Amino acid sequence: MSKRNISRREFIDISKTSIIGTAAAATVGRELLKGKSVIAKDLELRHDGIKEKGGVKVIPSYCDVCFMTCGINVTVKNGKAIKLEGNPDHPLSKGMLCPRGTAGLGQLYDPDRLKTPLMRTTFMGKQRYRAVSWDEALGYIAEKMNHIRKKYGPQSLALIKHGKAAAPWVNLWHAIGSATEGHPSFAQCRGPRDIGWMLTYGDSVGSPERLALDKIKTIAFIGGHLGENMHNTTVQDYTLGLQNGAKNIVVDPRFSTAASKAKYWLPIKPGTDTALLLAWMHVLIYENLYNKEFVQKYTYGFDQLKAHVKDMTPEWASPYTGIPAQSIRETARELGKAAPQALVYPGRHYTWYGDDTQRARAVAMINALLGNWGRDDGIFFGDKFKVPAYSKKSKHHVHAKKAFEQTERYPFASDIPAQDMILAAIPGRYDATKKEALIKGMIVFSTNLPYTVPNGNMVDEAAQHLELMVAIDTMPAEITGYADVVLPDTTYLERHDTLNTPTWREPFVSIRQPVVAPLYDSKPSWWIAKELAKKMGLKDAFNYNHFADVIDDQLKQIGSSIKDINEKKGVLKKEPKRKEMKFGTPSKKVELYSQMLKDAGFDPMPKFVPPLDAPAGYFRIIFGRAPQHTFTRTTNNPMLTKLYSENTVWVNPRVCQMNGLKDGSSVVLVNQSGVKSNPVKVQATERIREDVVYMVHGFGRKDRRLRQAYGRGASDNHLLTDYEVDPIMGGTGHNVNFVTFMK
Ligand SMILES: Nc1nc2c(c(=O)[nH]1)N[C@H]1C(S)=C(S)[C@@H](COP(=O)(O)OP(=O)(O)OC[C@H]3O[C@@H](n4cnc5c(=O)[nH]c(N)nc54)[C@H](O)[C@@H]3O)O[C@H]1N2
Ligand SMILES: Nc1nc2c(c(=O)[nH]1)N[C@H]1C(S)=C(S)[C@@H](COP(=O)(O)OP(=O)(O)OC[C@H]3O[C@@H](n4cnc5c(=O)[nH]c(N)nc54)[C@H](O)[C@@H]3O)O[C@H]1N2
Ligand code: SF4
Ligand SMILES: [Mo]
Repeated sequence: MSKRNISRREFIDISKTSIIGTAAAATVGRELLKGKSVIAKDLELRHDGIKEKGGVKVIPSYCDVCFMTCGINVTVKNGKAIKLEGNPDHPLSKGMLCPRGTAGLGQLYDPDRLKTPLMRTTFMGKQRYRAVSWDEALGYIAEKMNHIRKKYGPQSLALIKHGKAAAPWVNLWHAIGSATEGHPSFAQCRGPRDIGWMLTYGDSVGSPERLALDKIKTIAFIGGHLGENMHNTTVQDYTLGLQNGAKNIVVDPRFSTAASKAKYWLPIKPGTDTALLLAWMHVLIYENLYNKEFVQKYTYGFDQLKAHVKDMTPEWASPYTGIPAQSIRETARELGKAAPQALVYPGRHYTWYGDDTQRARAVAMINALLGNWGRDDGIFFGDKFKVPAYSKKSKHHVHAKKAFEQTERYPFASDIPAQDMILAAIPGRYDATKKEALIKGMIVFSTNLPYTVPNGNMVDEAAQHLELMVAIDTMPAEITGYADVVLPDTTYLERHDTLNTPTWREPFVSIRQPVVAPLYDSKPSWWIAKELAKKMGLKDAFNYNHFADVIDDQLKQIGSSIKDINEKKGVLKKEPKRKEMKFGTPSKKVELYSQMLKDAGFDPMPKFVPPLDAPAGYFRIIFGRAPQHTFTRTTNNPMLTKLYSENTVWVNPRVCQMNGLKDGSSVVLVNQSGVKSNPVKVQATERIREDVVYMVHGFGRKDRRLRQAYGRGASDNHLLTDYEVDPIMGGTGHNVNFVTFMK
């Protein structure tokens, strides 16, 4: 793809010298830029119902360091947040937080935060940022957006966002008439899982996942590395389950933390899980270990499934998976014996090999054979607080259009895959028949796309063609280096966000509210969206002056208020209503056989297709989490870098020996296309198979303004230049890349 060199957007990362001008300093004053909390009139904290004693307040809110939304209590003394703890009254944290949540103050007080709006400019022949006022930054964006909207249609403006704070941006998008919006947690994360379960049960397992890990007797994990994946509530329940004597089976090419707690570790050959799952179904059915009552009453297609897995014996699966047939049989029997208090863990990050929706189907189907759906000691139903929408609806709510309809390509995609929005900004890349790019302007909110979508170079390429590229972040994350305008959002500890009302054992509502006023010249997400709407001439798009009015109005409609919820320690609860066993599928049953998939040209029952083997001398690269970090969003948090400052590459000692690698030495990885990593330390360990290497995601940062993270460890994503798209829903299978060691 030829690039327009004259207007090429250079990646800007050059420490302090990259920011010129003092426009913002002039408008906001020196005190603000030093990081003082100053309360502006339109950003009052609204701590109604919170008592102050001797300058000290304890403010309830909910965490945003990942998406588990645990309840927190923050102690503030004379305007400074000094302590952050789990809220004991909150159903998701029950008084405890994971290390990342505990370190929230490190995010708030990170000296490397974005401090003022920035605009791209050319200075002495180099592209730089210029510090500007909010007025100038938003004025520029509004003008560009209105121009694009008029010239190419509102749908050519794309919003890629992540997290609760994005809600006002979705409102703005609807107000301008664009439905071109999506988030990476669909096609880069749990999309295939959710679609696989929807196709099977007409429902998904939710987020937070509705799993009684504290009560289930036997759990099989397919990947799903709890203990490293630190979803607090899930880990608390899983730990209780272990204390109660739960038997765990961990299927993972790596001896994960979960494997160290398990009765069985099955070090599977990567990409062959569907063979194992089919063989487990074979044993459950042909050894009569399945839950007959559940299957008879609630499932559709059992006879077809029985015929389908007839020859898929443990002996058939063994050579593919590398797991002895006896172990496959024994573990299937463990599950069958404990049913219905047995579970094959549904997982979360599911975008592995491109056939992921079918793997999710296989997992969902085994769980139906075990009969654990809708049980308090299985996959529980839970209940949800229904809170009405804000009563003063926007007058600008128009019928919004999409730049392209994702279901034309992936029939079961419920959301637009993030990678497709990026590709559609490059002429001819999403649709080769269209010379003109379908997307002309992009706002990226709270997602670090170059590290999040595979083949992150597509972000650079898209940036060369977009007429407008805006990044809204709290940190100088790599995505900001591609933007024309960078806007500093507040952190979650400085703003109100939407109410949290997930489906859980006991339905609840919790509130996110600022504990301190915005630092520097940052502004809350809702304020930015509202002011931008005004500048675009959409004055009535946001019928409120302060987001606290929105949540107060919503709470009042259910007989509460901000004051009331604060007096109730930040959480409203009620008794759950028991749901009936009902399935939203065409057959109104759990579909072991899916006519919907068949009609759309897909296998109605999962089949196993062996993955491609690594080229000689190469190893499959897989990745996961460290308990102390969330993707790239924490790798500059000084409180967390003290605990874990850089990632390593896990390599089996025999592979080390053959390649002359020493434990602790530095190595550069090279992938199948010759792309090289940053140097990264070798962790020689028996805890990994010989055909794979493993890294923790989120490291190898390249923006120098991230003083803690810059240059530490290597980026897994940098090496994931290939990906396999799931034809059912558009997920990007990441685990199809191979690396070798640079000699
Ligand atoms: N190679 C590889 N790719 C992956 C994964 C992987 O493990 N490896 N994981 C996948 C998964 S499971 C997921 S869910 C996605 C996650 O993808 P992302 O959500 O893109 O994850 P992060 O890298 O943490 O990027 C979040 C960005 O939001 C910024 N941010 C944090 N708080 C705020 C805030 O309050 N407001 C604003 N405006 N910005 C904020 C952070 O500074 C950071 O730049 O990535 C997926 N992609
Ligand atoms: N600390 C921390 N916790 C987090 C997050 C975080 O960033 N940090 N992010 C949260 C989010 S959004 C998500 S989606 C989840 C992700 O966490 P999970 O849903 O647990 O992610 P997985 O990809 O299932 O787990 C990675 C594990 O899968 C193994 N694996 C790799 N390939 C294969 C294979 O082919 N077969 C099998 N059986 N195993 C394989 C790896 O060795 C690794 O142990 O974590 C959540 N929790
Ligand atoms: S799991 Fe940890 S980071 Fe995620 S919301 Fe809970 S405390 Fe915060
Ligand atoms: Mo995720």
